[in-house]
Amino acid sequence: PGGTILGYPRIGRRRELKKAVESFWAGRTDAVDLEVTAGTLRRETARRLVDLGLNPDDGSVPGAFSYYDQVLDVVALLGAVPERFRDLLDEEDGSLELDGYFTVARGRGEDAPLEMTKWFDTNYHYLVPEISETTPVSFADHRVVREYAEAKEAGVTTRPVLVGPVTFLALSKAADEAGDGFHPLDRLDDVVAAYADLLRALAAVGVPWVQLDEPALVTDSLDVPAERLHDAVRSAYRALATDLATGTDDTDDTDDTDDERPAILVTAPFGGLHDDALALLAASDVDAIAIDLVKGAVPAGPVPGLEGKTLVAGVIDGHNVWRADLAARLDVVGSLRPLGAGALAVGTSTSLLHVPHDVEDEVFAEPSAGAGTTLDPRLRDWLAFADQKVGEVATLARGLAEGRDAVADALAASSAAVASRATAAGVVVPAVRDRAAALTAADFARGPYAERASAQAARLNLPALPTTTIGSFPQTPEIRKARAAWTKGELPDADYSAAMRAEIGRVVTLQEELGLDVLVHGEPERNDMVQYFAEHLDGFAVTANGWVQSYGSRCVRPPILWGDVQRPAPITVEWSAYTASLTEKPVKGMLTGPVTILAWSFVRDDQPLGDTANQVGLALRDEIADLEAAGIGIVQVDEPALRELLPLRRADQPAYLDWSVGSFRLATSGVEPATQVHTHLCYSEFGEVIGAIDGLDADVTSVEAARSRMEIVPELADAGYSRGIGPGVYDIHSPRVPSADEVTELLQLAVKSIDPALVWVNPDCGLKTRRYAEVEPALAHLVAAAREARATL
Ligand code: THG
Ligand code: ZN
Repeated sequence: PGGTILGYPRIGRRRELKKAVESFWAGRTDAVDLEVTAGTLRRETARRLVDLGLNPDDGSVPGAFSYYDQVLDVVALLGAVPERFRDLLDEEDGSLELDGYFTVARGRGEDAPLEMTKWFDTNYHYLVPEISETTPVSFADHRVVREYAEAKEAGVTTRPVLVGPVTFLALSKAADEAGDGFHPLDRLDDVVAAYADLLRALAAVGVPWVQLDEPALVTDSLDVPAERLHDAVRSAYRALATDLATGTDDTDDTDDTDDERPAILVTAPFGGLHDDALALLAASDVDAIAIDLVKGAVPAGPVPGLEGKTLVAGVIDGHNVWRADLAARLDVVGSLRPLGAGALAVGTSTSLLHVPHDVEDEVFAEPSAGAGTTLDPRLRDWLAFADQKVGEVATLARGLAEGRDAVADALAASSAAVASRATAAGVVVPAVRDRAAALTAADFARGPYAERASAQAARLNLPALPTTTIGSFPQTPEIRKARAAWTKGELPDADYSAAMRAEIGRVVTLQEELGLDVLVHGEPERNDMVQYFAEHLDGFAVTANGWVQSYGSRCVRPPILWGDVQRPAPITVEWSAYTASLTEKPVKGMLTGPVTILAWSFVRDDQPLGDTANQVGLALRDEIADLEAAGIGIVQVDEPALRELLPLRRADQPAYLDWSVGSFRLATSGVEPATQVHTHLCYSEFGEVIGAIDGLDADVTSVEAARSRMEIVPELADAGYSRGIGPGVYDIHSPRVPSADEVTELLQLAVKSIDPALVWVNPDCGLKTRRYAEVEPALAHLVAAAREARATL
């Protein structure tokens, strides 16, 4: 194919899939209804991609649908579910019905779902497969074959897209029953045999191309040594590409299908390939290799083996929303010529899963023109969402095939758009630049902790093992309704504000009744912890329809950070000050940290991320100063995404940790010693950032810890952490209400490995996704357990 994309959003332009899936879960519709909606969506997507310029006949159009997650899809393909879900598999063929598929994703009673974790350096979460020596593995599910036939019938020859066998196993974890020393990659041969059966089945229905995604080959921070990964690649693609293509080595014990396969495209999104991995793939018999030329550099050539292969140049960014300078991108494609590939093609760097559908779905109007979410009209020309990126790929493919002159106008228009962004008002704000340039080391440091701790103790007068929450309280339907009406301009500002104040009043009363020591306002006014701040900071834009899948049916609308960041006015001060006026107890102000704001936004690509982080850090520093001036004695700055932005290559990690920790310190170090700074981190897997947690220099750090039974506490203590620590003692990820005894047990585990004088008692994370029916008894048990523990200390 001359031009292709590695994948496309599957949630639907109006989140049709989300709605269909959620109504299936609620029992309002059945599996047939869901399949009909999904089928319509898939056909519409295929046709749309053709309208936007992809070739309908040669496999340029990816078939990259998923009902929930592409890693779970491979679990279903193989029937490789954990023991606790084995009963869901069909007795005949080991396949998983749609209902069972969702059960593995979401759990059932005491059967926990597969764990969720971040997909490389994105805000997308995949489900972690659990594999052991005895996990069933076969070609169990024929959905991929059916979906190919469905598109073919609609006139489009698609290219089935799957997570590759090596990445699938490299991302899996050993199931509970696995023996010591077992690694899921030990099952490589079985998994590859099942993929081989799939490839035969695809060939049998005439599939020309299949895409296998192997992003594991761009990171060196998995728990698998590179050598093992490379051996796996060699072995897997010998079996899939060499053996199937030649048909010699086959011990055909499955059925009588021919030993043919589609042409194989292996992709390596999210970074540059390991040094040897390109050579390895080039030496294999796969037919095409897609490399990421947005995050990765142009490899040095020539590369032996490439001469018979197509090299897909991933020059259009699949993970950000900026329109590309097409002339410059075409130069990058051309710079691949010395590698000696048989053919060059143009592609996206990653799947377009990570960007919204269409810029044209946004409303463009001057900032002051009415309520609702409108985008600055200048952005229309600067942005490329998924559909625009498909157009960019098609233009570049044409330029590659027919020469620059054939697309001269489009190249010139794109270069002009990119150039206009560089000089537009608001992109560079001299006052912001001057302030950042004047920063010195002193702006990143607070005084000694011992001094701060005693000043804070004197001011706050808290008991041992103080209790608090992470910040958000349940978002009730009434709150959502009020916000929706206000956003649409149907509820006056004063009424909205009154509704939020009433909610804050209820939350304060509840916390006082429960006996919590440090109170929060509950964040009823926030739609999302990042979008809310983006809406109140200069330099950010927020979209009306820019939904991106986060996990399963859940979506987020990442803000677009396009210009220098400034805080035009205080953001949270009014809410926190109002809260403090309602109670004698200390009130904690709640902010989102600079790293998380960047991680969950689309960031500008014209300056180092660290510079952008410091601008956000300075805006937050101003907010914290205003909170302090309003008498708020505790401020929490959340950084749940600190781990997520960690570079995939170890060599790049120290520089990242340096600027990310620095921006947090810049935000938080302007306060008096008596003002207590908290932070909150979640998504476990703290290992690689444990030193950075200490580096944040917060007075109190709350962390997710309940599911891992306090594992993090001794790790932090070993890393020398010796300030306040609030390991979560209530797992808010499940509706289960922990008993006071369970909380006590976890608390006891915590105080065993760190000085009890440092320990805080709090849930694992915010409570906004829970219901009051669960939260009230759970917090009551938490307070009871803390009181009991105090008595025995
Ligand atoms: N905000 C943002 N990104 C995130 C989180 C967040 N990434 C990690 C984690 N938290 C993901 N978790 C969720 C949890 C719930 C939802 C989305 C991501 C969610 N979304 C609503 C939905 O899909 O119906 C839409 C929310 C809205 O109306 O804005 O429930 O907290 N940025
Ligand atoms: Zn959290």
